[in-house]
Amino acid sequence: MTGSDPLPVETIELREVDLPLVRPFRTSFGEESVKRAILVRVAVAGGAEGWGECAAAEDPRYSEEWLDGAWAILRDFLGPALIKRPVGHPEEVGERVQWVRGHRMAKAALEAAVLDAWLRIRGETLASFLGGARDRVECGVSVGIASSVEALLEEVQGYLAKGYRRVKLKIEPGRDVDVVQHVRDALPDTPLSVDANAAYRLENLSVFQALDELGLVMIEQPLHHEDLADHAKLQGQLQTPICLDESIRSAHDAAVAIEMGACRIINIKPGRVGGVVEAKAVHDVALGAGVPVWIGGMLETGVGRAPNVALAALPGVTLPGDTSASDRYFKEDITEPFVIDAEGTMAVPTGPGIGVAPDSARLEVCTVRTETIAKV
Ligand code: NPQ
Ligand code: MG
Repeated sequence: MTGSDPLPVETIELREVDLPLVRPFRTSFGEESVKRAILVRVAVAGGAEGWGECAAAEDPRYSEEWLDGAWAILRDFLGPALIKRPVGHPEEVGERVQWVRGHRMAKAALEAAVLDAWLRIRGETLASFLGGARDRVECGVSVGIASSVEALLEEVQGYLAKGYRRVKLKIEPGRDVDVVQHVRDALPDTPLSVDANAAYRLENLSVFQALDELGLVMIEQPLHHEDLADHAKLQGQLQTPICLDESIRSAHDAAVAIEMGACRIINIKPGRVGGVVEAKAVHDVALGAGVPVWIGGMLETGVGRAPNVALAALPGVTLPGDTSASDRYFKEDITEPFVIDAEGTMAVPTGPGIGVAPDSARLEVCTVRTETIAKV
């Protein structure tokens, strides 16, 4: 089979892998100590395979998607729709499943797997397919809510020693201004940001006015995920740029949010917008409007981290991402690990497709269930 033939997907394998986190990750919506992920493997006639990871977490807190729901929609609707007939081009994956409302993280996993197989056959990297402009990307780190300011500072210092170029502190009502002020006093020159994961309302203006004095690079998703209007009102009263995460589900959302003045920075996550193709479209909208973007993270294993790093190579990505090294989250990843260098950068994979693949022995250890969707 050559790169221009349609891609006949023969089987789709769903696999849940569970990886212990090196330390629990706490946000305004909860705490995780194990990363549970769905991996999607597509097997193509002729022997090629491709891998994708679904970003949906165990519970529907970050978004309405959750792991068991994603498993069911992949098994019962998305998988069968894809396998029914070959796709002529990876962009057709999104079109093929467009009739399914929502479920963007599940769609993104399937698209990534098909793209991986497609690009492996063509011998092309995902970064090149997307239009990547650099071979290394800048890494930031997202730090969970800590038990004490001392513990937080110690954790932050550890990441800075490893080279991370931007530190994002998770905040929640009651653990915000004081904590961030403390870190700012200790680290006057470190690029710092905060992420509220939608935990505040416009009535909490005074919190944001206080944070506005701390020289933050951005304030991420302060308000409700469905409230662009209030974000625009808040942005109008702050010097610090607001970055939207949960609120941006598509390139159209990005265009509307920018037009409304609801944000000045966008966090792009392929899962949240339905795949890397839509993620690139969000990037293009922002680049056209002069809005800086960066690539977020969902505690992905190497399979999901790879597309994030490929996206981070795009020309409009001008801020360090939550594209951290594998060892930020896992003692042992499921692929070869992503590593940070002393300058705080990470190599964009150079192998075809997503550029990494799960190690079979690691898969054996981490897999807790599998299910196969075959052509009927
Ligand atoms: C964010 N991620 O930017 C998210 C949210 C997040 C790296 O800060 C399990 C799986 C727990 C995914 C917790 C970072 C999670 C998760 C938080 C994603 O808002
Ligand atoms: Mg966020």
